[in-house]
Amino acid sequence: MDQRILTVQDISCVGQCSLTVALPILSACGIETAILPSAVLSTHTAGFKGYTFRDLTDDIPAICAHWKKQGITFDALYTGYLGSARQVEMVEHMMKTLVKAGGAKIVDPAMADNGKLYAGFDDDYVAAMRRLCRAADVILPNITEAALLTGLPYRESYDEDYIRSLLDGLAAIGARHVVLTGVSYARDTLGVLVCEEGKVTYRPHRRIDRMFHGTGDVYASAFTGARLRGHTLVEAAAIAADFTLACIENTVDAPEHWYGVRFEPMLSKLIEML
Ligand code: PXL
Repeated sequence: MDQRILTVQDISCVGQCSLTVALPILSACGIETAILPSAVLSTHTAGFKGYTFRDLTDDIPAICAHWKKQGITFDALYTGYLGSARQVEMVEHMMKTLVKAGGAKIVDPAMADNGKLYAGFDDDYVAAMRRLCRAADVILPNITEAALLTGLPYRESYDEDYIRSLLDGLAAIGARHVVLTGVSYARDTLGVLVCEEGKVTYRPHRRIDRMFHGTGDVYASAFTGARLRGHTLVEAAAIAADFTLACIENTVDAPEHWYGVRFEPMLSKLIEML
């Protein structure tokens, strides 16, 4: 049966992140994708200087009211970078009013990396995101975001006990299923950890020693697509990891391509994996 998903995240006009990766990836997965732009930026905020930022929070109530009037609902909702703490609260309301009963609610709490909040976010935003994570079926934080959500200190080097404490902390704030990204227990591997009803599965893959922007969005979009195509949490997490790694491998030899990953030539691989 046809499925229609709504994804809420920003349009960074240039920079290969958020909606400019979510829309092509979900479409490649064969899923009708409706969008609600949370903000419009000239570029993403990680590395470009002087970007413009228009917060679209005030436009959201009228958009949702129109959909409601037209009887438009969605089989799933997937959120990424949102425009303001008030907007995060609106999205929480959308989960109740616009998603069909039993529809998947997937939240990527895209707000931080490498121990730091992205430019423009503050404690109020983190608190609102914590509430949104409670309302979600699946959340996909990286370690920095998990530390912020749980209030635990961020650690660059850590062991399995630290990761366990992050998972316990996320369970304590009410997160149901967790896909924790960027977990590394050895110098040459990095992996994704899935915690499903308390059962933990860790799948490491080879680490590439270069930081890439937008890979969290590529990952969460491919995960969401694979999940909606009927894969289990663990399968979807693995497909998304293999796809993201392929995108990184396709970019690693292009130093001028510093702002994102060249995911487009890899979409056919993702389709094969589904
Ligand atoms: O990829 C996450 C992201 C999304 N949107 C905007 C960003 C970032 C990361 O920096 O700046 C606007």
